[in-house]
Amino acid sequence: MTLDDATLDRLAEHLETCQLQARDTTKITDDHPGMDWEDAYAVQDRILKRKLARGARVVGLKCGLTSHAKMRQMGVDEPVFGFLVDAFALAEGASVRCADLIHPKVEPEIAFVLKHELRGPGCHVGAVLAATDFVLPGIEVIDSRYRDFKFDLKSVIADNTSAARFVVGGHARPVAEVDLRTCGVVLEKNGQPVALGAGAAVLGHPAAAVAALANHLGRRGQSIPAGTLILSGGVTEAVAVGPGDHVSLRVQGMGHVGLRFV
Ligand code: OOG
Ligand code: MG
Repeated sequence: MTLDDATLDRLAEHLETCQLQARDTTKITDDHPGMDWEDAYAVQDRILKRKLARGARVVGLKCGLTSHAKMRQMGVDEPVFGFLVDAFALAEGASVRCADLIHPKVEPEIAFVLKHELRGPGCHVGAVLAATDFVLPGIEVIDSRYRDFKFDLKSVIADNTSAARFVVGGHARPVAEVDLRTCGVVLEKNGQPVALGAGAAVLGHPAAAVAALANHLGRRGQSIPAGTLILSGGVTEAVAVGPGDHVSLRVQGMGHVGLRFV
């Protein structure tokens, strides 16, 4: 840790206010070039604390920057982790108000729901599959609070990994019934396929992203409780959306889920 409590609180307040007011900002590492990973997650934790104090509930966790497409797009080389609260959750087919967001993008993801707790270190794909109740398609709407979506890893971690909205839906499948590596993912925008991939794009197997999350939390003395919903990270690059757009995600064997942007 390099930042003091007052600075961590101020950064959390600043980034959360940008989120709530849909205003962008410069990277926090511009002003705090020496901040470390712990500082970055400490800012994220304080954003969560602010939300919990106002009555928010955690409804899931997310992995980000878990595919090479995403790492390349954002110019970084390591996964990041964040939280999802009830205010981010959308119903299938819901309308997303772009006025509440800065510069939204959508990502095709595979969501996991656990039936057993996962605790790192040492968590691996096999442990994740054994602990998974079912998997289903999810669209994450990301909205970096940083100007032009330009950030480094510490800044994006502090900003709760650009989390803004998400929807899961389609057809939930027991994890033993699908090959998550070869399962095809097609993201359509206004009826046109705009991003295509297969599950293996996410760290070789999307369950590896969930294992990385368990190991990350294990280093901090935490686990992933049974029942948790986890977004395993964008399979492809994120796609920009605006008012009037409709997006639909199809995942092989798991149906589709969609959102409208107004
Ligand atoms: C960071 C969040 C990335 C994913 O699925 O890769 C993410 C960003 O690209 O703004 O959620
Ligand atoms: Mg994502």
